[in-house]
Amino acid sequence: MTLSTPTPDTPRLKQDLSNHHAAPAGKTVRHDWTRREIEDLFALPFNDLIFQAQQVHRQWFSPNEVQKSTLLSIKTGGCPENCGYCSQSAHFKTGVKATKLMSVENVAEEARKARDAGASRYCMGAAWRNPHDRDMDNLCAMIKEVRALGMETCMTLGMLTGEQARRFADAGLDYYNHNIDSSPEYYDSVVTTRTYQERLDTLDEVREAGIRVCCGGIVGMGESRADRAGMIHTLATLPEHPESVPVNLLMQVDGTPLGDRGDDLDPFEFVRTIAVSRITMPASVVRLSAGRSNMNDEAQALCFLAGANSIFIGEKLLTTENPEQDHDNTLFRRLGLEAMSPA
Ligand code: SAM
Ligand code: DTB
Ligand code: SF4
Repeated sequence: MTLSTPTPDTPRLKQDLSNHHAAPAGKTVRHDWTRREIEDLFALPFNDLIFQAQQVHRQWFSPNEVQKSTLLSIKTGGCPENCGYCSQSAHFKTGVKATKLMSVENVAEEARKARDAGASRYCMGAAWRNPHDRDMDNLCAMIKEVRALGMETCMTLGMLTGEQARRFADAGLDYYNHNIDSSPEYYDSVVTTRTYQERLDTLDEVREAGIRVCCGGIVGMGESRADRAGMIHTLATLPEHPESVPVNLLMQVDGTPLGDRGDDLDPFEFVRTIAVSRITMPASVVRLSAGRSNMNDEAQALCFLAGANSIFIGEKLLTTENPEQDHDNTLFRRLGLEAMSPA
């Protein structure tokens, strides 16, 4: 059995607050989860699952703190990949207009607004299969500008080579987001222009360069519960768990193969996916990511109870909508939640 303790730079673990870097007494991070164990967690009575998730959450994190990130699309649309959920793929007619890469100045200006609205991490996304070398200088300059504003930085730009990852690390990039999206079996029915293994290879390069990993997936794409368990199994058996695990609820975009699916996921199944992520990856920040604008406050509160401790704030994700800032502020007040500061 492979056991490990969290690294000292794992963000805002409960033990970090008291300057201890060991796992909480008697608690370990497991990397040897079987798919059967994960499926068994999904099958627990709802109350038992949420109770277990909340217990784990309290052992590792401060229970009322939620990390806030803001997203910016620094290059929108026209993407050569065919991810079946995505508004930005050039393969589908979605009405999203392709743009050029934003200037460093404009990115810094938007980042300042996000910081003033309470974001502690700024996540910059581009609709690329991978970054071109000609853009690397500007991308590194964006990282430096955002860091100078006192925020953590995250980028999501598609596949990376080892050299690109090292350049981003040198520029000070804190996190790189690259999702596995679904189980190995279901993945091929959603994307065919990039393999599951290629995604795992990029995650290896990011890890190798010393950048923290943000990796999760999407639920509500018509996958089975076994696929949701398979996705979590891939993440929870990585040699190191992603420090950040975004769980996205599909935003159905007209014109994409997964638009207008007509059979929405049961919200309790979404909450279960959060709870199982929390239990299997106890030291990771689990993000209630895309899809909040289609959830009521009660469902979001259940996600926090199940161990979600990060969200995107700001009225837009990349191309789709997110709850209004005032609404989120009110929700935080009603639930007594506080913003987590950078690690
Ligand atoms: N092009 C880069 C890539 O795919 O790696 C970065 C941007 S891409 C939009 C980042 C992630 O957002 C995807 O991997 C996917 O998990 C998520 N995503 C994209 N469209 C979505 C949608 N309609 N609903 C939910 N999540 C979505
Ligand atoms: C992630 O897992 N979710 C974010 C972020 N990583 C880049 C993206 C959500 C995108 C939702 C669809 C859109 O706005 O286009
Ligand atoms: Fe391109 Fe990323 Fe959208 Fe896939 S998810 S089509 S790679 S922007």
